[in-house]
Amino acid sequence: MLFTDTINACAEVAGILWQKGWAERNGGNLVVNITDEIDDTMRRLPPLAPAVRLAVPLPALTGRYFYCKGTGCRMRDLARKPMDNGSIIRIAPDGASYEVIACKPIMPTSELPSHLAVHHKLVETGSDKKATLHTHPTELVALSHLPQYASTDELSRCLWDMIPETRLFCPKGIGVLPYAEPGSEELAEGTLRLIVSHDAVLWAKHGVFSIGTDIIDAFDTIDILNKSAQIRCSILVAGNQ
Ligand code: 2HA
Ligand code: ZN
Repeated sequence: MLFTDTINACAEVAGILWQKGWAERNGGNLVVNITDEIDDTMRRLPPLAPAVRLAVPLPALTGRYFYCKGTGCRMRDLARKPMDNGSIIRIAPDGASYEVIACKPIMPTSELPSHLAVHHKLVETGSDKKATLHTHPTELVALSHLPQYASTDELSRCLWDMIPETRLFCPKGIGVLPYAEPGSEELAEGTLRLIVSHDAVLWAKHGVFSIGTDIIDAFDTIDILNKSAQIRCSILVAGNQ
């Protein structure tokens, strides 16, 4: 994929998330591995801000580049101006810190620990998946408040039973992670543990995290899972079990 296509796709998905009501205020974030898409001019760019240490070193990401939504930035603004509401970071040669190199000194999303932990695993395992996405899909979050859907098995089975697409496109189901503090290493560790064997991870009472070959692919997974959740909620509202 070309760098401009990747950025346009991020802007497109950000607009859809806002339209769907899944991205209130600065809710949600996205990170795309763009290492294969950038040219030598970009590689030579100096840092725009002091290097930031990573809580956990990520040696497999040494010298990799990522486009990240900016912390505190709105998806609806990123949809119109992706380089004013996100930035490009480079992981240092020792894999223990990162620098923002373009286009503005915008610091990356508060959920960077979860995104980078998953990207580390994807690179380590030679995966073709380049994008990670976190958003707040209303009905999936609603179901996570119900005790009967607090487990991975119960929730995945429920979602598969709603429409055939869910089993077809999300055969590994959705892993359910109990509530953890947003932006925490605990959330990152749990996400990493579950994403390797599921299509997406539900952060209970918060949102969903998914991976994809590109950001559209990562969005489609959450869109299908939430369609099932919408149908389940409609059934519950109609007074049926
Ligand atoms: O970036 O959604 O989980 C804002 C959030 C934190
Ligand atoms: Zn969130």
